[in-house]
Amino acid sequence: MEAKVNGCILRLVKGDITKRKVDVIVNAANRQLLPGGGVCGAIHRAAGPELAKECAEIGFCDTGEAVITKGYSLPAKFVIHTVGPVYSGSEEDPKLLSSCYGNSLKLAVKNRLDSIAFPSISTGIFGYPIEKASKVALSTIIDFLEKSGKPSLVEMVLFSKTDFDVYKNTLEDLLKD
Ligand code: AR6
Repeated sequence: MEAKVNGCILRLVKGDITKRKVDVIVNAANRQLLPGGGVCGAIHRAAGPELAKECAEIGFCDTGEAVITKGYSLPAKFVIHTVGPVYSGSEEDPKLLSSCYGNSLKLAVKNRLDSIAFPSISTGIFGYPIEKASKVALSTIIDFLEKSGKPSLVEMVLFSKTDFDVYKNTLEDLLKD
């Protein structure tokens, strides 16, 4: 599914983010920037051991912030590592999750990267309910595109059909407003 926002494409894809041929993919990282499980483990496996070395040199990324590395053996040229909140039910959760998307988009534009793919940050090991997370993710991306008119392609890559359907329903609702 695809929507046009301020001349940019916002696309929902069901699949594996490590296979996306975009300028930059986003990693749902941890604050120590260590190769973990989930999508983070998959990205590190596909990129090769040099990714963990560059992450170790950076050393730390706070929740809601984002850092950039090269993509090594990935089809994507770069990886932006952002750390989502561990879901707690507090009012900080959506603010921090929104910062992950906003700061990653800012960093992509700053580095002149014009296509970016996100996973569904925080909705695996970090326990963020996916319906709530999909509203934060998509509304933050739409706001950013409306304000900046770039990057020209933003993908949300969902790993399961169920996750894809949640994002699809949320996007359809947001586009009605
Ligand atoms: N492509 C796209 N999405 C994927 C892939 C993939 N290859 N693999 C998993 N997902 P998670 P979090 C989905 O747990 O909740 C790590 O250990 C998955 O189905 O990867 O932010 C980090 O190092 C889910 O919907 O990230 C951190 O310690 C989504 O990606 C912690 O887990 C995010 O799930 C981060 O937890």
